[in-house]
Amino acid sequence: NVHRSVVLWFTGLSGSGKSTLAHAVEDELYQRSCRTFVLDGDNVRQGLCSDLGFSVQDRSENIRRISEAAKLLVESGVIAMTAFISPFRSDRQRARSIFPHGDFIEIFCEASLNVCEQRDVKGLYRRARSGEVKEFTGISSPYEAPANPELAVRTGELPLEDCVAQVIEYLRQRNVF
Ligand code: GGZ
Repeated sequence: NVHRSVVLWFTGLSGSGKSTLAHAVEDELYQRSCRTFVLDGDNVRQGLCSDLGFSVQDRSENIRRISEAAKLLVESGVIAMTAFISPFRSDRQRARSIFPHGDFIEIFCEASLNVCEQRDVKGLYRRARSGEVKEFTGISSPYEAPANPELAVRTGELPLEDCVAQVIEYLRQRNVF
């Protein structure tokens, strides 16, 4: 194997760029002959977690299932990347706890609520403000920012290529590849 298998756990607000960053990192890792897989809302909330909504309990269960799926991917030898809000510290902590020490790399996609709300790619912030969408993270449901992430990337301010470079540099330092 040309690389270690680890999980890159991206966390951040809706619209902070988690999925975009994960896929861009995946492209870079592919160039370096790494095998990767990205779990995100597109391939998980439609299937494995299609019975779950956005209550505190459902989000916890969502994160629990995703962490177990990521663990299987890691055991199969790939670099697993997860791109979910994962707003609760306790859920991220529980996810971390099922991986061998050092294999869980928490990456905080740091973008202010203001920036995410300005972008509002899917119009969800507007619908959350009007009350049409309930329990929306950052508006009517909490986001607990990581206190000690392995890496914090200022996705709200930096160009994507700088964010990608920061992640790649971190992985190189940690001898992931
Ligand atoms: C937060 C919501 C909600 C509510 C729908 N709160 O920008 P998006 O659209 O593509 O990303 C958001 C996604 C969040 O799902 P996660 O599985 O990442 O959440 S969690 O980790 O908390 O379980 C958003 C959309 O789903 N979405 N309703 N109420 N995001």
